[in-house]
Amino acid sequence: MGNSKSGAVSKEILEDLKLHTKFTETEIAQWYENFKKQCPEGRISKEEFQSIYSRFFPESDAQTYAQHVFRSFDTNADGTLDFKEYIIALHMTSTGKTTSKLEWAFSLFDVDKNGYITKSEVKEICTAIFKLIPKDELAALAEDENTAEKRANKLWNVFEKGDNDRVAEGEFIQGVLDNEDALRLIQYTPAK
Ligand SMILES: [Ca+2]
Ligand SMILES: [Ca+2]
Repeated sequence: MGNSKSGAVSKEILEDLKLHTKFTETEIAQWYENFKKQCPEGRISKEEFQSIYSRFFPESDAQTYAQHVFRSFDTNADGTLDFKEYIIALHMTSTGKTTSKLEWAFSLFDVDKNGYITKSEVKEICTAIFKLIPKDELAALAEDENTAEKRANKLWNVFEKGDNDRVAEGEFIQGVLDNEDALRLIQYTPAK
């Protein structure tokens, strides 16, 4: 980050982002301008991220989920999001193909970053997802997925594993692609 003082995004990062995302040079430059405006120091801390994230969920508690999302975006695990991590995350979660979205979902569920998902990690993320869901929407959930525990069990069953087994990235992606409920269960999409 030698040129953090300059107003434009560095050539190195620009090339890298053009390679790894579908964004154009103009789009990346625009995002960078916005990013610099919101974070003049060029990095987002976990607390800032949580407070930005929470604004999108005024009726529920987004703190826990935001912490997990932050962890999954912070690929070098230094406790802050730099512009590159921010843009790659944006790409994977919004405009990315299903596979890149699922790769990201895997990293969200792999809480301890060991390359495998366990049933307790699935429970942990489902619990965080549940805090995101506003009360009136909770009441409308199907009987077999209306608690974090039930949702976690339903999702875990997709992978046809024992309670003490673990799921690798490829198995996770394939499992979600092969099961029409799974894509809905791994995320919360606001109803509106
Ligand atoms: Ca980082
Ligand atoms: Ca893990």
